[in-house]
Amino acid sequence: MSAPLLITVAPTGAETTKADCPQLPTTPEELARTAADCEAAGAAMIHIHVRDASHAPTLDQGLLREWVAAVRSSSSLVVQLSTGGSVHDPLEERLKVLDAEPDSCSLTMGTTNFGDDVFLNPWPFVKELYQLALSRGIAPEFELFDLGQVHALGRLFREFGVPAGGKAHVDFVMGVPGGMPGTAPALVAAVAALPPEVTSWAATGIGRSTLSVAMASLSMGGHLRVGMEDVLTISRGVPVESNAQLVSRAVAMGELAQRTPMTPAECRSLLGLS
Ligand code: KMH
Ligand code: ZN
Repeated sequence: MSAPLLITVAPTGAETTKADCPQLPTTPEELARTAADCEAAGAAMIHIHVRDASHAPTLDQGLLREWVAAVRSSSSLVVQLSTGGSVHDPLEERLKVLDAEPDSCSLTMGTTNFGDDVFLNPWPFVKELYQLALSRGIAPEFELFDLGQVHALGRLFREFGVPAGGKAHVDFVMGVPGGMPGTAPALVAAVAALPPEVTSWAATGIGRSTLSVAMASLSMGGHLRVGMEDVLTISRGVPVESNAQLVSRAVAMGELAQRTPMTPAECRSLLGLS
């Protein structure tokens, strides 16, 4: 019997412009279509960054709610809102993302250099966001960009306990300039350092590290995140056509590893959601 494989799609991100990549979903209509296509292809969860009418990243509360509703109207995907936003978003606004009532939220476990920018996640912010997510019944996905953040997760659990239901899901985001490299040895080290409370983990490799990280994750029994937030080429110099194309490739890689795509219902149970 093959083990279930969670495929999360991260279709938009906050870094790529619509002008540079017209196939990037940046409107509620495009997101709704993307969600339906990606669910049909084998995704179970969607990680969302919202854009405004000019296609710029935003944490506007009305738009957050509109984008969540768009996904719910076209799919049964588990809805995860990014609390990372863009490197320019204030911490206060990032906390308010939870008001839009997603199923899950990303929660990055520390500050990371992010190219020439800084992705700010001071410890007081991490603690506040975690407690807020627990109090609202929103499943945090712990995003780990570096080995020190893996250790910080153990510290968070010791201080505040694990989410209700005892489920703790992690996503390693690898290959960001400033974070851990997108390599198999780095993934092996990061998985070995996970606190025992972690019940499931996925990995994604940014840019050219996408395939090596996905293969390393599958070889270790991990799950996958794919999508145009993380990679814009399907092979060297060939642009990605759609997010569903990346999900389909993840399904094919999973098949080789004798893994069956998880359904959204199975994903809900993985995350401890009712
Ligand atoms: N856009 C990055 C600065 C998250 O979604 O939580 C942060 C990010 C992580 O993408
Ligand atoms: Zn993100």
